[in-house]
Amino acid sequence: MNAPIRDLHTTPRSDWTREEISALFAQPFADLMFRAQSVHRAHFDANQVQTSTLLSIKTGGCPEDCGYCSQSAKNETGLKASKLMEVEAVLADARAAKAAGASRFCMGAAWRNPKDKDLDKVCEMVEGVRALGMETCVTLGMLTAPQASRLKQAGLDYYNHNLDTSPEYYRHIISTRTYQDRLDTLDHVRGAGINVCCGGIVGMGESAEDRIGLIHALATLPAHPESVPINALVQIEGTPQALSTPLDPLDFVRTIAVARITMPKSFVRLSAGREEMSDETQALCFLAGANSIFYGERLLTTPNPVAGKDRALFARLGISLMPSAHG
Ligand code: SAM
Ligand code: DTB
Ligand code: SF4
Repeated sequence: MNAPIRDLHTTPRSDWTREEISALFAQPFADLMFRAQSVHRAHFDANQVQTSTLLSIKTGGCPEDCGYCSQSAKNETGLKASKLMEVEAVLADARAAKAAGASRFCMGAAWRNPKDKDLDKVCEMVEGVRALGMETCVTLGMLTAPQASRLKQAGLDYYNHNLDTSPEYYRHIISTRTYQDRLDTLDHVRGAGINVCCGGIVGMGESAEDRIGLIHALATLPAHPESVPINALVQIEGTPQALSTPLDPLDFVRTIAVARITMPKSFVRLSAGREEMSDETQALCFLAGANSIFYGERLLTTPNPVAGKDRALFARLGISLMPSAHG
């Protein structure tokens, strides 16, 4: 017998309970996928995927101790640290990303928080990328409200700042900034009128309850993030997370489906971890309601499938690239 789909909440709501989210995760796979597809199709063209290209504009030497990250100065990963890139070099990369079909350009810096002087340069980058007709995103660590306003004035479309995991598991992953610090930055970004990009990482040895907790934390924010990146941990030698047991791919797909159902109008991004993922698992993620990817051969410091490989997969699946909102 097929379970009837009751209460197909296609209108976003921020009062999801842990019990409701837990019940979604526990559904038979086919029921969960059907519901996720139904919600997805209520708001999106199910055959279109948004593409963001990442660039690390300031790499390594970060004072934070995130247990998964190649860029923390506390982790001996052999990564070479470098200074903030020059604006022209960043714009050259953005032009190449646009030519390859990316609609958004995301610039990441390994900072705890940006200094005001650095922000001047980042604002120039944002203005330059925006002038190319691309959507802009940056991820620079914690932000004050005035810093968020400056980025907004420069034309920033999205700010990425992840909750990373559940409030309960968080202390096992990071000790140098609190969950509340993250929520405060998200408030400043939202307050400045910038779109919020906020998600997390799975496969860090967390329990199923922690994946429920992460989705619950995201889906009960005062407003849903416009973009929700779900990263599969990229294991990096020299980090405390290097040896965690990889997540069952079907549990990854379930996480995407539950994100889609609980945040019906948000873009759900199938984020880090695609290099290690089969085409079939990725196809299931798109069926589960993922409609965004990182596109281009690098994430920040690790490899991602080359653009041609993704275009070939999209052709096999009949997926087209979403144009830039500023195109
Ligand atoms: N330093 C800034 C910060 O953490 O706020 C911005 C850059 S940071 C690298 C952005 C996000 O990338 C992290 O919050 C985390 O969710 C994700 N990330 C970093 N390393 C990862 C890894 N090895 N696997 C999966 N996701 C990762
Ligand atoms: C996000 O959620 N994932 C991206 C982006 N936001 C900045 C970063 C993934 C990083 C993967 C590991 C690396 O390349 O260093
Ligand atoms: Fe620094 Fe960001 Fe890496 Fe944490 S995730 S160590 S804040 S670059």
